[in-house]
Amino acid sequence: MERRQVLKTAGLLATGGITSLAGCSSSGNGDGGESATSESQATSSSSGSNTVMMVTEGSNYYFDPIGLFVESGETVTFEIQSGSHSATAYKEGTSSASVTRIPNGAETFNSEILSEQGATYEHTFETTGTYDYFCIPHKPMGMVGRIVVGEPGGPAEGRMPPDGDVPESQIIVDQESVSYSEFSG
Ligand SMILES: [Cu+2]
Repeated sequence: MERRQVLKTAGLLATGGITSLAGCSSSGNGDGGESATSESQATSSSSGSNTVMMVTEGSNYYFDPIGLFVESGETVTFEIQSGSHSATAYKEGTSSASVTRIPNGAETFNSEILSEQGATYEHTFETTGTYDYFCIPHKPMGMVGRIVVGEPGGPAEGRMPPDGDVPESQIIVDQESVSYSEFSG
């Protein structure tokens, strides 16, 4: 019960923009007090509902869920499950993006390449619409994902990303989360 509470608190903290993972691996779990919540951050972040895992599995490279719905103002955490990946918006001028597939006026995002298991990157989505994004090293292998904020819209609608397929936005809205295994069949 106490553990549950700690995890819940950590989840709330995760939406507040904690970025320092360095050095908080295994200390301070003794008293279960407030000081323990930040220490447990590194291992409990995948319990958040708005978390997208970045995965290498054999010769498959993917985001999971590959489709996610959030409301405006919500934060999404991208987390390394295995391998080295990035979460990078399709926005011309952002890294190797060749096209823009986020809403007009929306803030771009780019985690750069993360390599450590459990490493996270957070982005808060304010502007309503459809956001497609990719992984810098695995874009040629089709590692792409989609997030719908509030309701579908913007230049991502109407055709698939140039490097791979993502779920249709309406399916993402209806299901709120579309797993990679479900999508890839
Ligand atoms: Cu990747």
